[in-house]
Amino acid sequence: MALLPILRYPDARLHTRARPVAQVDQTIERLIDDMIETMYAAVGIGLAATQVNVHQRLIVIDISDDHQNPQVFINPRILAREGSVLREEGCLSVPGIYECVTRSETVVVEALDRRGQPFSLQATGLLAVCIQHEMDHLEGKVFVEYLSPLKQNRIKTKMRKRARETL
Ligand code: GNR
Ligand code: NI
Repeated sequence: MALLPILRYPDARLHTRARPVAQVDQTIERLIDDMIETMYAAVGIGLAATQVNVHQRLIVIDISDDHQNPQVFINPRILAREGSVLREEGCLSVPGIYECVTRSETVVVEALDRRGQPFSLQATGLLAVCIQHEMDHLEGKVFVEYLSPLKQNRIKTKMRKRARETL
């Protein structure tokens, strides 16, 4: 297994739209394991392939406290949404920034699991928020893009300054 570098906002590659995974093979399985390891090491509850510069429709999520329940979604699709919630979000690609975003409260998602088998689930609460956040990454969208242009610019400036300082 390997730790993968996570792209940092503002990086144009975070705005790439991911393509469907054509085949769930060994290469994808290895990527899944590396993404799960990377997510745990970065202390995140989710990671989209986009964030590790792989532009395929694959996300991993683990909202458990003990890293015992990694969930894999390949080619995820939202079949239904209901309700709306405002919640503070963070992102491993925008470290140190926490802002409130409105999301659907409940989503029904269909995807393939790590063996390539289709499944669907209804999610609510943090899992629902996380699924939507990760699926946005696959569309090339970072959560800060829901904020005002003024806030986005402030965050960009802050992130560029920090990148300069940590070179
Ligand atoms: O670790 C993460 N925490 C989080 C908190 C609230 C809403 C969404 C998230 S996802 C984020 C990890 C990440 O950046 N995934 O893309
Ligand atoms: Ni994110």
